[in-house]
Amino acid sequence: MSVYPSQFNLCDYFLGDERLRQIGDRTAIEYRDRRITYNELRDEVDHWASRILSCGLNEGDRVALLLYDSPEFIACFLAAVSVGAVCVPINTFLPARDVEFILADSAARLLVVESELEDKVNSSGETENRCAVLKVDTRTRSCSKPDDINPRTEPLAHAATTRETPGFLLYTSGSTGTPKGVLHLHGSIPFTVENYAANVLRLNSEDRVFSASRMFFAYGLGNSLSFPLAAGATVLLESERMSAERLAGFIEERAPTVFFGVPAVYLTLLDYRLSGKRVDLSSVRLCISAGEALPAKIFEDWQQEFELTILDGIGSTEMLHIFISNREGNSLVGSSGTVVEGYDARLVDDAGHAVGAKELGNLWVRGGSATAEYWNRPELTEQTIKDGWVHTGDVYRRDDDDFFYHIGRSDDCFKVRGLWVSPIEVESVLISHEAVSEAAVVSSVDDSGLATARAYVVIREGERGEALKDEIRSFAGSRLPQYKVPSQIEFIEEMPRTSTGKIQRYKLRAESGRLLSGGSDDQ
Ligand code: 3UK
Repeated sequence: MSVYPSQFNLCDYFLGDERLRQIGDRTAIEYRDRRITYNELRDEVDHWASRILSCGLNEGDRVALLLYDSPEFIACFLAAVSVGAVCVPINTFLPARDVEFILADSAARLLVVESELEDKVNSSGETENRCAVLKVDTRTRSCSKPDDINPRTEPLAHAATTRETPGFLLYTSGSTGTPKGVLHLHGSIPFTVENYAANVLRLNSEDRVFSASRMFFAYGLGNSLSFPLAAGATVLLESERMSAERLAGFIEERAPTVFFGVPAVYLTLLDYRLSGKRVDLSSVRLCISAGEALPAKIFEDWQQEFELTILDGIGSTEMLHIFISNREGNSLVGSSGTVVEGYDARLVDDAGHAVGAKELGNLWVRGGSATAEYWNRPELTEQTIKDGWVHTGDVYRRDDDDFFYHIGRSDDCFKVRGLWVSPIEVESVLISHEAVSEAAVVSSVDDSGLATARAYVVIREGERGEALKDEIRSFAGSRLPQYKVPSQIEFIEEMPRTSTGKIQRYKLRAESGRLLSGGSDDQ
């Protein structure tokens, strides 16, 4: 065995000379009216690599991306890792405040930004002092000249990276509210490819892949970058947000064979179809859902309408992609499925002891795609990863056949449309309304079985009618993204609190009828 870890670079993994000899002429990306072959993509990556280097970057420096899903996103991501930099894709839906936080926290030295999103970083004027900026014209997709702040005299030809070299940093708001950076090494991606994409999805070079989730999200990054490129397949990209109508049109026109979405996307397409509109999924062989639990009703209606099974699976930013999943020909409605080969999962009680079948436990997971650390957060890393086991914060139950069932988050945060909602943040907005004295937000489900935010509100004085609910909703809507605005508001006389003054959210959750039978409510 060699003492030196062998060289490995993520960019070569996808686009190395040897691979290009085999798949160079195949189409890697379809975008608008462009078809980009693997050979052409490699040229694009090389262009971006020299742009990055001419901005004076060194190995390990962070390159932030604030880009829509596009060939430039993929080329820039691979260019950054090819020169040994750490790529930091940023959620394009975040407000300027959060974007600034991520740029500062990651200490990015270069930002590649969509011209349409430029105002998210120029607000304070600070960003440009700290880091160089390259602009991609949203319409033409051409790139501005680098504003050489400190050009390297000797460019890094090829960084000597290994599977253990830091490759990218994904920010997730998770349970704490403030975004935290989840660091991944070059070797994380091949691990998800070899264990999930190859074994569970059986992707091959004939596949045409489309993901409704974006590449700044770990789910979308795997779906649209890692999996299709590793398989020599074709990824279909779209920058714009799509309505059900456009999505249906896109699918019919582009004919994907594999489709990835979050549950809300499946619901949108179902509703569209059930309203009598045309949705042609005849090209699709496989549908995948993740981000939050797929409601049984959506799974069943989808099967009924399209004769297609949706494979639900749980993944996380910390584990990079899906580690428990259903399989083709072996899926159970309401379940996240069984552990993906290459990963280990345990259900434990609060003392860390394994729980038996059918009992609720905290989900711990282990595998070669686990995060190396939270960026600059050693205590959080220590709390979350113990002996290689990543504590997911999810509560699960397992049946006798080792199928896992999601019960909820052990903390109070939850997801709506696949995006995190922190109750504390929403509550702080609600109580800034003049009529509201106290507020508590819990997750609930709407009529279609999808997660939604529900607020319990104590009113100062005045008419507790529908008009006030509407007013509070529009007040919250002007201060929060729509998915965080409680669609359900309940007025209550008094807030249930513990002796130490903490809101007893579990009582409210029980009241909203969400606690599953068998769940314990005396936490
Ligand atoms: C929840 C699910 C029930 C669960 C993700 C696929 O969602 C992803 O990553 P995040 O870091 O959130 C992780 C948390 O989301 N969750 C995700 N999938 C499911 N709950 N059923 C599911 N199928 O609480 C988990 O801890 O945003 C999903 C691939 C990569 C990802 N990063």
